[in-house]
Amino acid sequence: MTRPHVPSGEGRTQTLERTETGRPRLWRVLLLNDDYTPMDFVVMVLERYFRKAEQEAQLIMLAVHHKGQGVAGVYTRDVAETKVAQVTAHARQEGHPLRVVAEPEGEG
Ligand code: TYC
Repeated sequence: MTRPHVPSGEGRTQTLERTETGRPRLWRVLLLNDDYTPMDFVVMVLERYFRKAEQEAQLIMLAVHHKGQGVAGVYTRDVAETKVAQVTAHARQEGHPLRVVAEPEGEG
């Protein structure tokens, strides 16, 4: 847990005391299905941004298409949020409504 350490005496500065193991929580990047984004674009996204081989990219894309959502990759929070921003920007630039979100592992 992280909790504020309130210093005794006059000082008003607070420091954070860490008692964690130091292993960061991981975040899932999810692709959400829609009716308009081309299948080929989703496969390209999985290859380029999530480093999937073509066959695995096809399988993930089809799973999202049929089930509504699927995991593109698992990363630390900052990497996951960067991928969400990059993929969303690329999709909008091409005029596709593709939705990509990040959520901490242990949810959903
Ligand atoms: N459902 C889309 C289609 O039929 C394909 C698609 C797959 C879109 C995955 C988004 O995350 C997605 N063209």
